[in-house]
Formats: sequence, C-alpha cells, structure tokens
Amino acid sequence: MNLLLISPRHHLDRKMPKSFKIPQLAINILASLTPSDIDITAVDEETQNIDFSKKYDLVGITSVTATANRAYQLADIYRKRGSKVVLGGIHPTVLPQEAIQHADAVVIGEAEGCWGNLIEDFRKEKLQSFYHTPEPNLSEYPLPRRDIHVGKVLYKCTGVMTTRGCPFDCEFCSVATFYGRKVRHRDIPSVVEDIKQSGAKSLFIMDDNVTGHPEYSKKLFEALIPLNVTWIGQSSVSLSKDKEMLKLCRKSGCIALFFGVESVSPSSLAGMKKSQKSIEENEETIKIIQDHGIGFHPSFIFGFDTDTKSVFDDTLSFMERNKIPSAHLNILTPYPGTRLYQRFREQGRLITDDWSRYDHGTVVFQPKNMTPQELAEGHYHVKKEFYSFSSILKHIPSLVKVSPINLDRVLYLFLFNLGNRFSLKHLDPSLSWLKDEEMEPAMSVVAGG
Ligand code: B12
Ligand code: SF4
Repeated sequence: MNLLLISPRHHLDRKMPKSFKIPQLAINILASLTPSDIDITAVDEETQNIDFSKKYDLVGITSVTATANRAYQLADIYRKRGSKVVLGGIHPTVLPQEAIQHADAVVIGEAEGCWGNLIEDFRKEKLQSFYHTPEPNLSEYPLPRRDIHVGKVLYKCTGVMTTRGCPFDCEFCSVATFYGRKVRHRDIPSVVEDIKQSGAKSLFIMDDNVTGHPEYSKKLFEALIPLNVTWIGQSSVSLSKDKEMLKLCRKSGCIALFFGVESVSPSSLAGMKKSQKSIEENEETIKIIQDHGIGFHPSFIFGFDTDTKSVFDDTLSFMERNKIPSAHLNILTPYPGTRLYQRFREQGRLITDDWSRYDHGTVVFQPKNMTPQELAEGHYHVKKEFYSFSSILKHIPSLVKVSPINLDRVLYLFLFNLGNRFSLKHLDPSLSWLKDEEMEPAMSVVAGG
C-alpha cells in the first residue's frame, strides 16, 4: 500500500521563495503514526512539484483556510484517479461538512488517536466519513518522523511543538476552538529526544505561547540548554515580568520571540484579553526583553472596529520610536470557526467566500471606520514604508544591537525583512480581485460556511 501526504500551495500562480522554510510538522506527525509497511511519499507544494504520473492508494492533505481551495482541487483530482482522499487540518476541522464534499474522510482535530484507526478502516474498505479524537494525550504517541524531507531550502528551521490548547478565547483566533481550552504539554524528555533525533540546530518552537506556563516553560528551557540549539518562538509580553524565566529562555538558545502586540491603538488593546493593557507598557517591555538578549518581533493586526485611519502612521511611528527591526503586519481576518467570523457574518460584513483570500494580507470584510480599500491601502502603506530598502538598511543596526550579537538571529530576521519586501509585489491594495458584482451591495455579500 502507498500513501501520499501533501501540504498544498497557497497561490497557484507563484511559489514561495526557496530561501526560508519551516516544514509542516503535521506531515512528520502523520508519517510517524503510519504503520511501517506503508510506503510514504510527502510533498510540500511550496517547494516541490507533485508528480501526477504516480498512483496512490491513499492521499492525505493538510489545509489551513488559505490553502483550502487548492486542497479541494487536489482532492478532486486524486479521487477521480481512484485514490481515497483524507482531508485534515484547521480548515477541514472547522468546516467538516464542506470538506467532505471533496474527500472520502475528514479528520476533525488532531491526528493522534485516530489516524491509526483510519488506516485500519481503509485496509478493510470500511472508511468512515469523519474521525475525531478530542484532546489526545500527546505523550502517548511516537516522535514525529524527521526523515521525511520536503524540498531543499537555504535556511531551514525545524518546527517543534511542546504544548497544545489555549485557556483564552480571543475573538479572532481559531486555536481554542481547534485544540480546546485545556492546556496539554508533551513530556519534556520526549521533546528533548525529538530535537536530538531531528539533528536540527535551528528550531521554531511553534507553541502559541512558549512562556505561558512558567513551571513547564522553565523546566523546558533548562532541558534545552545542553542541546546547544538556537530557537525562535511565540510569547506573551508578561515574560518581561519574570526575570528568572527571561534569563533561562536566553540561556536555552532563544534568539527572538514573536509577540502578539496586535495594536498600538489604546481602545483596540483595551478590548482584548491581553496581559499588556497600554502601549507604554509595551515600550517598556521591548527594552527589557532586548536587554536580555532576545530579539523583540511584534505582530500587528489592522482593521479592528476601534481602528481609524490614524492607526497606520501611529504603528509606523511606534516601530520607529522603538527601533523595531522586523514585524508581522497583518490585516484582521475572520477565519471560519472564530467568534469574529460569526459576528461579521451576522452583521453582513463578509465580502467574499473565496478562502484563498483569507490569508492575513487581504481585506475580506467591511471595516467599521474605513472602507475595505482604505484598510488595504493603509496596510500596504505600512508594509511598503517599513520594508522599503532604505528602512531595511536602517533596521540593520537594531538587528545587531541585541547583545550578545547572534548571527542566526541577524540572518533570520534579515531574510524575514527581504521576504516581506518581495511579498509586496503580490499585495493588491486596489481590491481589483473582488468582482464588481461583489463590490456593489456595500460589501455585504456573506460567505457561506
Ligand atoms: C507555526 C505556525 C505557522 C508558521 C509555520 C507553519 C508551518 N510551516 O508549519 C508560519 C509562521 C510559517 C505560519 C504561516 C501561516 N499561518 Co500559521 N500557525 C502556526 C501555528 C502557531 C502552529 C501550526 C503548527 O504547525 N502546529 C503543529 C501541527 C502539528 O498542527 P496542525 O498543523 O494543526 O496538525 C495537526 C492537526 O491539524 C491534524 N492534521 C493536520 N493536517 C492533517 C492532514 C491529515 C490528512 C490528517 C489526517 C490530519 C491532519 O493532525 C496534526 C497533528 O495532530 C498555528 C496555531 C496553532 N496553534 O495551530 C498557526 C495557524 C495555523 N496559522 C494560521 C495562518 C492564518 C497562517 C497563514 C495563512 C498566515 C500567512 N498569511 O502567512 C500562513 C499559512 C501557511 C501554510 N501554508 O500553512 C492560522 C490558521 C487559521 C485558519 N483557519 O486558516 C493559525 C491557526 C493561527 C491562528 N491564530 O488562527 N504559521
Ligand atoms: S490569540 Fe493567543 S491567547 Fe488568544 S486564543 Fe489565540 S492562542 Fe490563545
């Protein structure tokens, strides 16, 4: 029996630059859960082409919302060729009835706990439509198979996940719906073994908040120290209040952390369940974290109901004032399965049901205090200014400012700057993609879902 695992492309008309890649961990996990007598081929379409001349008994496709159209297209192709197709990942999980139109089975939620049963059912020709094992115990399953390679890239960063679930329920986020609100950790010895077996020296710890559970996080960081790795991850700003954790985090090889600052607007910040409540607090935090040798990489979202057009220049000033050398600059996106999606849908504010546009870089809803075009243009303006070649040159001193200087951090964040610079050519602030008839009813077309 043979199995094809695919991580689909987002845009059919272009490929990601091959400079930087974080392989999809879901593919490594699925491979590890697959019985050893099955022949596995894995393809990450961002870096590799699918060889359509080969036939497969079973095809597993992973999908987020932005890649759902391509996932469905591939699923349709393989089903026509006689393969059985299974869809999984966050989008099929939140919209299983949509996904099953294109698949023989849909895995809702995590693969651990049900992929083995699914394979058995497949062999007996008794595949069911839906499989779901809520909140599996992460320490009961084999380590991800790291020998599954998905294309050559210049700078590979290996993904590791130690914790799933989030106790919060932010309106725009899918994580709590997907992984549940109970926090589940992997055993630290198995995380260490995983990293050792992977042979990786540059890691992305993909947890939503790697410092969210101080007792576990400190033990994890202590265990990482002897491995001599460098890593990046995501954290909340409350890290700045725990000096012991900050020191351990740096000692364990952390070179930079992504922080969901989300907004420089006091009213937008006040509406979120965030640990930081004022922008002044954020400015103080940046200094403390950088002073401990960890790069501060903020993530901003534009388009909250409290945002006005001044948010764009205010964000640029904030980044300049704080000498920020790299940042995620995103448009608010109502992903299906979130409370935000539900609210915008009820308010008739969704303007397209083309999932490939649900990517953080495209306006897919009617904002409150500006037009969709103004939001798209404001976002483009911030990205263009922040990632212009002259700004990138200005970012270099800040990239090397964090002491001790770390070449991995400089290279990673410099590539991130260049990647964002080049991604500008794919942004379309004119919203010309939106068909005229969809624009007409004051952007009130509601997506089905
Ligand atoms: C790390 C991360 C990234 C990294 C790395 C992604 C990568 N290459 O792996 C980067 C920064 C590059 C990134 C990019 C993007 N991301 Co991201 N990312 C994450 C994060 C934090 C972890 C993802 C992860 O790898 N988890 C670990 C793996 C093992 O989990 P998993 O993929 O869900 O797989 C499990 C199950 O879903 C299931 N499963 C998955 N696929 C399949 C397939 C089959 C056949 C089966 C049976 C089961 C199955 O089994 C797996 C094991 O249990 C999540 C948030 C989260 N906590 O999930 C957001 C998240 C997935 N990202 C999100 C988004 C929007 C994006 C982008 C579109 C943003 C952008 N504009 O660039 C891109 C899309 C890239 C892509 N093609 O996937 C959203 C998705 C929301 C949605 N509904 O689509 C999330 C949920 C964040 C959020 N707050 O909402 N992301
Ligand atoms: S944004 Fe962060 S804190 Fe909020 S629900 Fe998502 S993962 Fe949890």
